[in-house]
Amino acid sequence: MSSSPRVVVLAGGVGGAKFTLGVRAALARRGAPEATVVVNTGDDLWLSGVRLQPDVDSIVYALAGQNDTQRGWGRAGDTERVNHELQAWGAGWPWFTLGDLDLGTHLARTGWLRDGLTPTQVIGRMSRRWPLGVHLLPMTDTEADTIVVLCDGRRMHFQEWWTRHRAALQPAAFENPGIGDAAPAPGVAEAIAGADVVLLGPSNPVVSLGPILAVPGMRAALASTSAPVVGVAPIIGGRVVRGMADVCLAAIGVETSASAVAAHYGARADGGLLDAWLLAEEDGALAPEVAGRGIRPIVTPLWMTDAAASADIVDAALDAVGV
Ligand code: FO1
Repeated sequence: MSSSPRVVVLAGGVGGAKFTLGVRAALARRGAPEATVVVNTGDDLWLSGVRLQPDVDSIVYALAGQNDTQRGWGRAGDTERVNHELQAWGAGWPWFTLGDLDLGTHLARTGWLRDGLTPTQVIGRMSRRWPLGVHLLPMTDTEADTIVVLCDGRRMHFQEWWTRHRAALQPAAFENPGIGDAAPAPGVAEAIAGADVVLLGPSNPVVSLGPILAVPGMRAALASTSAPVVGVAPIIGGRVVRGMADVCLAAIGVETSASAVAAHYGARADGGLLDAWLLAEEDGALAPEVAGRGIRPIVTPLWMTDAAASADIVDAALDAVGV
């Protein structure tokens, strides 16, 4: 057992932020080095001339203690004066809220990108203002925004499908144009190679972890690391914990069950990703099924009610693989 494990986390936004708070707390308890957190950038978009990175911002705001805990996204105590003005101009999306403080982030980011900084360097700048207690990296520096292909053939940005239509339009597929030419952001593959454990957070397997895993080189990095790869089920008691992940799973033919999601990631021994899989106590009966798929099941409470509960989940994962 190492008291100072080098931990890499793959994470989406809102759930990823809750999980990352737990990672930071669990590693602080052990006196371990900061984790490297690789965040999905498939949710990113250009809107009203600014670059938004919703999942990056959800994690940054949560770790900085600046997040709106009620909504799960955006800044605490934000106002919407600029948003009203944008709407009066007919700019942006009427169903999409850009808070005033949040817009400050988007303007700063867009300015830095226009100055030639990469997304990795922009996140580095953000971490100077708010030391995050983790090393946050985007999955890639290449733009690869998620597009939803609907069953009726229409295509729309993921954020329109998610926030305007609340995932109610039947999706046929999710695509990330440009991802074929992408590479993991600088430091990502190196962190995975040097890790003692890699954690797949309880994020949406399709539109959060899906784009991360679709970056060329990412799966190879995970396959070749000597670190165990441990996933956390985003399903508790047969239901998605948050968001509309069940609609996304159905679109790719995966049942909303913790065992089916484990099968979707696959056993590392069979060319998949997972060595071990954290299952909620409510899904303990699925443990033999998961084990039968060649993945070690670990049954533990999975509700991330606060940072301490999330840290307990991380402890369970680290303890199970002896790091
Ligand atoms: N989610 C909404 O449901 N409605 C919004 O108007 C909205 C605005 C928004 C602005 C900035 C940002 O970073 C996130 C925002 N979100 C909003 C959350 C976001 O759409 C999704 O929850 C995530 O991308 C999914 O992880």
